[in-house]
Amino acid sequence: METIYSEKHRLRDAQTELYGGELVYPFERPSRMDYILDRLNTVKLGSITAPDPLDMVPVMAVHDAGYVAFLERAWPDWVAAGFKGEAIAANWPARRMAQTCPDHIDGQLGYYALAAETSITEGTWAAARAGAAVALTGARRIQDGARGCFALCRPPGHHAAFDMYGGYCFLNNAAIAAQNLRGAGLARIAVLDVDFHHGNGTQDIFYDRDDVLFVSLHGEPQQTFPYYLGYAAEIGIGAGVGYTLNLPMPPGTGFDAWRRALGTALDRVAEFGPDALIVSLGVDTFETDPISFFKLRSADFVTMGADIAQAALPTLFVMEGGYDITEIGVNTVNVLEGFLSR
Ligand code: Q9C
Ligand code: ZN
Repeated sequence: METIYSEKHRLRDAQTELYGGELVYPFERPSRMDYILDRLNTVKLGSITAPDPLDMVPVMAVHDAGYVAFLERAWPDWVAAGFKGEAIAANWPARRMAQTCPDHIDGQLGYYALAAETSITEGTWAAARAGAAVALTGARRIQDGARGCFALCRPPGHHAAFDMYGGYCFLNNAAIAAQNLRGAGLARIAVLDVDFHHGNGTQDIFYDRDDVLFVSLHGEPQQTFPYYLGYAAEIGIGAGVGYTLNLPMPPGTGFDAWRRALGTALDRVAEFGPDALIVSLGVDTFETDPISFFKLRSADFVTMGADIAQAALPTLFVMEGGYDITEIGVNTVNVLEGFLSR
């Protein structure tokens, strides 16, 4: 299987994440990619290719123009305002306040942030663009007839909504890829999100649409990020009713229960009858992930990949989370090898 990858992800190297009242070195860090690349090379999964230049058309089709302009300007505006640290949102348009974007960068950060843990830094916009280019190039491989492709995106994307960043995400790589497949004439696309966290951004972007099915397996949002989305009662709106399926699971969930939920998810995908499948591939479901509470073991990721292959669909894997960094390579590549084994 071919991997698409850009070294430009290294431009995203924030030094601070707001975590438990402290500023820590972020869980979502550049070295994550090194462990994955290492494992791809060890098992000789296939060639690793740089992406084509970014096409902004599918980006602008899933994100708000004001939001994209904000991402581009946030760091220079923050520096120009005289701030010394990384750009962190510290104020929000909370309940009964004006839902308008102010002129000052400090106010704009809160307007466009869905959480405060994610700092904006000098290279963040360039890295986010490169991540989207990786996903788009992967989508083109599927459009050109590949059975599978791995878009090794960083920063991740599934928490990035139509007009919000957070959860380490800025541009929604999987949604951009799905949109491009639609633009290329594929009628129906399914997004299967197996990251530990609910893919609130992807859900948000496609919530009112019946051409992109969104199915997510994740930690019960009463107990974990993103807390305010990902409940089972969320099923879509308008034309999109029935095209969002959330399968939240409690702390301690192991692979037997998780795999049953995957079966439910794949049954819905089969019923939808898509032309392609996008897998938002986070491996933060791993038993020793430092910020998550599922109990999957490394071998389970092979089974996961094989189960996904049973859908018999052209499949684009898009990298999302995974923070037990020394095991992220084995766990991620196990999914791809499981997929290829069927
Ligand atoms: N208690 C992805 O996996 N909150 N994002 C962490 C830990 C943010 C995860 C707090 C988690 C974001 C792509
Ligand atoms: Zn995650």
